[in-house]
Amino acid sequence: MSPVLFEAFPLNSALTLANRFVMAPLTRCMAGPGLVPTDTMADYYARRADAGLIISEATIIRADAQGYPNVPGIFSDEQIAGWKKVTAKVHANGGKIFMQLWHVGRVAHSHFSGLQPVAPSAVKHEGTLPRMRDLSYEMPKALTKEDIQQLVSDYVTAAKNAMAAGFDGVEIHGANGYLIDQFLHFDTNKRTDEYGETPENMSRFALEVVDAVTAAVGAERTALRITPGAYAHIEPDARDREVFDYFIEQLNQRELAYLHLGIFDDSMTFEHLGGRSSTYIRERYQGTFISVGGLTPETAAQGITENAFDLAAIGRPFIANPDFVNRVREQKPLVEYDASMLAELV
Ligand code: FNR
Ligand code: 8K6
Repeated sequence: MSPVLFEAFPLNSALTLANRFVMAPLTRCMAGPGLVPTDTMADYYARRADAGLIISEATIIRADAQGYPNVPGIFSDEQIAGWKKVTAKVHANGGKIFMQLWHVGRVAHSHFSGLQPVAPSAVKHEGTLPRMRDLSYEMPKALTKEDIQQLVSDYVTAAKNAMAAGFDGVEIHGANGYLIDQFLHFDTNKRTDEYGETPENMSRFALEVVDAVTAAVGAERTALRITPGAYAHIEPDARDREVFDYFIEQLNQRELAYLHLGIFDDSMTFEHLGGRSSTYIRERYQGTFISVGGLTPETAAQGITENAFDLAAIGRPFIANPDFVNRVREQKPLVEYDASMLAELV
């Protein structure tokens, strides 16, 4: 296997990664009562510490952020204490770990929190919750400007809590059709105030969160995941292109730890992006770029060698192979991922 995969990579003056493999954030729905991370979760992450960087499963910043059962949170003392065990075990095994900060916006459900979901606009997502077919998505409340400022402040508190729990940094989840992404696409953002209608306005909430979190924990420990080509929970709109052109240009003026693509399969092409999402981002973003979506060790090595991306995030193969990095290094065969593996944390 190409030695480039095993070269150290300096993210910035604060952080150097041991290799080019990143464990992608993977929701596992296995948190304990109170959405507290368990000892089993700590062992699961510790087994994967030889990734250059682990990104935690998406972790909710407050109660109304929840759209899936048993996802962990980062807004109570018990949750912080649970995460401390995770970061301690990952660090003891020589790994590095960022927390992914999550609010699902309109794909939340009152079933979990008793609270009405919130979103940029009162536009309901059609359909039922995954694996909970008796629950249909609800009409979200359109956020007021005061609600938006509260949310920015809740992202900051969550980021500070993550640092208190021992994380090496935070990745703001701006991808996959969740709250921040809902502001960035015309399908879900129908606002007519300074958070809607134009690329500058539609980027405002995302940039406010990025800037506030950066001010709290430092740019070198703040990262972002984005989905320029809507593929989950949002319908694409050709006008989204201008929003992301503007948004990425603004991100170039901030020195984030990295920018991470959110997608399941990067061989998907989007007409309005002129091709693949990863190519679209790489052509515009000047900082460290993590690609993802169906990568194999071979395509990861090729992409890095050809300068298509800097780091390769690996999702499902990391579920199937806790020792993914070692297997690749030692050229051992990889176990193939199967959805039945989601039933337990191995
Ligand atoms: C995901 N993915 C995901 N993405 C994210 O940003 N936060 C998350 O919590 C999750 N959770 C999650 C759970 C499961 C079971 C899967 C399969 C995927 C998406 C993931 O990070 C990645 O982008 C995709 O899995 C594509 O990469 P692979 O699996 O092809 O390497
Ligand atoms: C009572 C049901 C218990 C089991 C629930 C399992 C739900 C699994 C959800 C996996 C979630 C993955 C989310 C990833 C992002 C999606 C983008 C399409």
